[in-house]
Parts: sequence; structure tokens; C-alpha cells
Amino acid sequence: MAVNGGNARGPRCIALVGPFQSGKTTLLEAILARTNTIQRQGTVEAGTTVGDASKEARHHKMSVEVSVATANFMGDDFTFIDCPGSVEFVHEMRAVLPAIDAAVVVCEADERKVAQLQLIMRELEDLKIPRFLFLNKIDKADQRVRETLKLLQPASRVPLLLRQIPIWKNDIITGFVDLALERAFVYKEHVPSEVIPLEGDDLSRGKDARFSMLETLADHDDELMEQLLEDIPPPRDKVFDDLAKEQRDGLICPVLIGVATRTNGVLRLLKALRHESRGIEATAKRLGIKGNDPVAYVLKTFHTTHGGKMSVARVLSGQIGDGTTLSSPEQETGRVSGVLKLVGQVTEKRGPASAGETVALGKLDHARTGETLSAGKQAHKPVAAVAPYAPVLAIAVSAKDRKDDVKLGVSFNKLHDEDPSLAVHHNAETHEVVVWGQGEMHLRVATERLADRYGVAIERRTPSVGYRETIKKPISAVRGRHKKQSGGHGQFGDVVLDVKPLPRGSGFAFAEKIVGGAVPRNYIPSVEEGVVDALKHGPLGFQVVDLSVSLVDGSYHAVDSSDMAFRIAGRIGINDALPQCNPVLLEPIHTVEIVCPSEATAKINAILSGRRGQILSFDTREGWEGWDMVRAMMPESEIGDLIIEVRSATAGVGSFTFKFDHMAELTGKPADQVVAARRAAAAE
Ligand SMILES: Nc1nc2c(ncn2[C@@H]2O[C@H](COP(=O)(O)OP(=O)(O)O)[C@@H](O)[C@H]2O)c(=O)[nH]1
Ligand SMILES: [Mg+2]
Repeated sequence: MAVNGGNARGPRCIALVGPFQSGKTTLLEAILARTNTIQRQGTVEAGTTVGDASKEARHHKMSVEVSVATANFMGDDFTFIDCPGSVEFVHEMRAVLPAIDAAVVVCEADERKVAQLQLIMRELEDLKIPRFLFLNKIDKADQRVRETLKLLQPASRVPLLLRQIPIWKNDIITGFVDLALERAFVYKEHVPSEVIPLEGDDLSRGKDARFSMLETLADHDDELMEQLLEDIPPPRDKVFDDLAKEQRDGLICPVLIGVATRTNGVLRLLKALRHESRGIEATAKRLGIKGNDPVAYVLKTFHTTHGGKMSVARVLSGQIGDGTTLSSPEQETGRVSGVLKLVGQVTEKRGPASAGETVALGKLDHARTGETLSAGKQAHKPVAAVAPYAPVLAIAVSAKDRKDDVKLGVSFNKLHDEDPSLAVHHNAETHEVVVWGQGEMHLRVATERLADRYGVAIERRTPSVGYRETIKKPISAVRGRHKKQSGGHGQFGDVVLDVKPLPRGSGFAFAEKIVGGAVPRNYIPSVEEGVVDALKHGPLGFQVVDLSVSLVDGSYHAVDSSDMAFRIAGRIGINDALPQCNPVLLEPIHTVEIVCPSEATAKINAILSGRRGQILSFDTREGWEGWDMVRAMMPESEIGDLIIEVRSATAGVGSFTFKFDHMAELTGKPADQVVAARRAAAAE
């Protein structure tokens, strides 16, 4: 075995990340098969993989949440976390990253996925997480690996360092040369590759490729640089040491190649992880863990039908077992009841977990994904803060059956617990329950889970836009008179109102200018209440804003006047006044900031113009080479499904944030349509 310069032993936690469909779930399956954790390697197509075991994942044939599996490889425990690659589920990955020792970035030779790869690489780089690139699907390769790396290099800030080169036979890759070992291997399906003599063309290509690997390593090792310059072959152990060190320090990103579906290249990958990836000591240091008190980081939360709530956590220091009481900085989160090893959805009870191990902890009712839990005298400070992505798409939902309303609320809380990027708001004005998420698929999966797991069928609609209306013309002395004579006691209220437009954003102001007690003081608040009632639904059907109403005169009756009568009079006055004040619709306008790769900027501008957007500026995105940021003003009604167009124009990587800016008049045909739709809805 090679000397590895302080090789970190012990349980490791490795995330499998990378663009959508690159083969992460398949690679996890291959790893589990290669380590004999499972008997047979399943496939995504047949729906037989350990990962993606949830009903929703199987149904859509894509990862919609993380899958966790622990395997033993040559005496070391490794927990692998298969992370979804789709942009709509990438928040699952972000919650996992802080706790891992290293990431295996799975990718393929596909130009359209470079932007996504870059997004993922950036996350890892920013968090200083060492990473390997696994170039998968080389059974389909139709270009040289060196060309592929040229394509992928812009996605990484550090050099992609090729560790293996393929051996080609009749345009098919049949094996590889390991550049560090200087050995050739031929792939065997589902069994380890076999050593073959390194000779001929492969030998000379291997020599060249090894030399460029060493050159890159020498950028951070002067001694190696001298040896190369003087043509002295560096000792093999030194090469391994450098590879390990520079990988752990994130100075390079080693590249391994393989075919996950055939388990090719998997053993090499596992060996690289075992020898070169850092362990819990280095990770605990990166996270600022001090002392030996029990500390754990929650990377995923599940609600299981039988086992209740499970918090998948990596123990960062100390030991956590059944009965350990854990706390977050905010509160006591519960007593651990059950420590489980996970292989996908298969769980196995086990003893206490020590530093480095990744396990599921049962019954921590108040623990949340992303939290740091501890059992010391003082709660440990959070080791990471995972900022949620801004939501980009919303739907309004209601239970199909009204009696499920309460269940809907409770079920949503559970879903939110499992997936904090799912946000639920209750719009008091429209009485809508609005669910915000990361995209159409994300929201669809959420509603499927509601139906499948909690038995709540829902109806979904496009959420209402926050339209308002206002007036353009003042009117004076409008009378509102309510008089009713029935049997004994009558009702009488009489008011005279002045109504005036106010500047945009002023809201509503009420004043009274009563002289000589024309309306007794005690009834004036009721008049105002009546006015406020009437303003809730103006002549166009929306809340009326930016106006002032003054009570200027009126009359009363000693016996028949009452609070209610004056309230009704106020309402009648406003209902009469407003149609004469030239009412006009107001729509909310937001400032939108869109980020996208520069080659898509022209398309984004066109999308914005097509949606009544007004472009304010466009600029290069700070700190993001090859990206732009476009700022625009845009009506809320056009933002609803904007993300769908933005993603399709940017190979999935474009995104945006928005913030309310002001209300603006909407006139003409678009306004007529809004008013007509409102009338139709009201008539239902
Ligand atoms: N040809 C080929 N196909 C692969 C390989 N690895 C995965 N696939 C296929 O690629 C598709 C996506 O795989 P999956 O593991 O779900 O990708 P993920 O989205 O990264 O988890 C599936 O159809 C796999 O069978 C490979 O090495 N070669
Ligand atoms: Mg997957």
C-alpha cells in the first residue's frame, strides 16, 4: 500500500453530486454492489436501485430527495449520500454539503451540462470541500477524454487533473491506464478490472499524460518541479502524497473515469476515496468543532410511516446513542430513540454512533435539517448556515374536501420539515393557501406526497395577483342615506362625503369636518367603518387604495339613528361616489434580478420584453465569470411562470429573485381582462 501522508482512517461521509442524469444514483448502486452491501446491482430503468426508492422518485425516474447508504470498504465505513442533480431539488444537496469529507462530482461529456456543473462546483469551492470528478458514461464516449476535460474545465476554478486515461479498441473504451500507478487495466463487467501489460501506444500515451499530471502537481510542490526539470523520475510514494495532499487542500480536482452501469472504474474511485479523502478530524476542524462533547449536524429529515421522524445526522464529535438528549442553539430537540444504519430505505438498529459516522437518529421531534445539535452543557454554535434558495414558483392550493383543511395544514408542516425549501403562506386577503417552491416538478412532487402519504387530495390554481384599484378624479358632497321604517324602531343615518385621490402608496385616509353636530361624534367611527367596508371591493372588484374620504355633513334622528345605520350610510356613500371618480386598476410591479450565463442574456432580454418587462440594467455578475445579471421592472402577473422560460433559455441554470417595488396603473385590454375575470369569479 502507498504511504499517504497522515491517511485519515475511520468512517467517511461522501456526497455524490453532479448535474441531472449524469449517473449518481447508478453510481451509488454500483458502489453498493462492489462493496457487497447489496447482492445485485439494480437499475434506474427497472426501478430497482437502493437510491430513489420513494414512490415519487420511482414514478418520475429521477432523484427528488437525497438517498443515504452506508457501506464498508476494506475495513472502513463510508456513508454515501446520493444528491439530486435537478435544479429544482438541488437544495437537498446544499443541506448535505457542510457535513461531508469529500464530494464525488459525477458528470458526463455533455456540453449542455457544463453550466450546471459549474454551479455545483462553486458550492463545493465556496465551502472548501475537496472533490473528485467521476467522468461517467465513457462507454458512450465519442471524443478523447482530454477534449472532454477542455470542455469541462471552465466549470472548475482549480485544475481538473486527469488520473486515468482510457484504452481504446475499435473506437470503444476497453480499459484504462492508471497514471499514478503506471499500470494498465482492462474493464470487466460487474467485476474488478484486470491488470494487463502496459505497452505500445498505451505506454507512450500514458507517459505523456502522466507527465502533464505531474506538471500540474508540481505547481504546488517545488521539489517535484525540480525533479521534473532535471528529468529525475519522482518516487511513486511522493506522487501519491502530492495527489492526496493537493486533493485534500482543494488545489486540484482529480478526474477518474468509468461506467457506473457496468461497475467499471468504481474500485479505483473507492480506493482513491479511501486513500486520499480526508476524514472526520479535518472536517471537524473545518467546521470549527472544539472539544469532545457530542455534536452532530442534521443533513436530512424524513417522516416514516412506522418509525416516525428520523433525522439523518453526521456525528462530528463525541458519541451519540439511545437516550442522548440533544439541543439546538434554540431549544431542546429531543431524546434520541433509536440509532439506525441506513442503506436507502432499509434500516438496521445499531449501537451508539461515534465521531465520523452518519446515522439516522429517531424521535428528535424538534430537530430541523441544517441544524447543529449537541449534548454539552452549552449548545454548540451552528457549524453551517444553509441559506434557502429564494422560491420561484407558486401555486394556490385547497383541499378537495373541505373537511381535510386541518389535515392539509398538518401535512404541509411535515412536508416542510422534510423539505424546508417548500414555503407555505396563508394570504389573508384572498384566503388562499399559497405554496412556494423551486419549480413545477418540485411542487408536483409535494402535492403527490400530500395525496399518497397523508391522503389529502388537493386542487391547485394559479395564485391571485395582488391587484388594487384607485380613483383618478375627486368628487364632493356625495350623499349616503340609509332610512328604513318598519314597525316600531326605524333606522336612520345620513352622511355627506368628499372623496379625493391621494398619491401612489398613500393608502387610505379618513377625516371629518362636521360642524354643529350634524352627525353626532359617537357615530363618526361607524361612518369610517362603513367606508372601510365599501373600499374592500371597489367598482372594479378590488381593494381601493390611495384616496382620502372626508365626512363633511349629514343628519341624524334622535330615536332611529344607530351605529349600524351610520355604518350602512357610509357604505352607501362610497358605493355611490367611486364609480363617478374614474376608477382605475393598479397592478403590482416588482424589480426582478435574473442571473444567467452570458450566452443566454440576449434570450433573457427578449423574454423580459415579451412579458411587459422594462429592463433597468444589465451587467456582468460579480464574481461569476461568464455570467450576467439583468435587472428589470416587471408586473407580478408576468412573474408567475417566468422561471419556466428562464430555465429553458439557460439549460436550467438561470434563476431570479424579485421584490415588490410599486403599484402601477393598468389600463386598456389587459385591465379589461382582469376585471372580467374577477367578475366571473365573483359570480360563481
Ligand atoms: N451508458 C451509460 N448510461 C448510464 C451510465 N450511468 C448511468 N447511466 C444511465 O443514465 C441515466 C441516469 O442515471 P441516474 O443514475 O438516474 O442519474 P442521476 O440523475 O445522476 O442520478 C439512467 O438511464 C442510467 O441508466 C453509464 O455509465 N453509461
Ligand atoms: Mg439520481
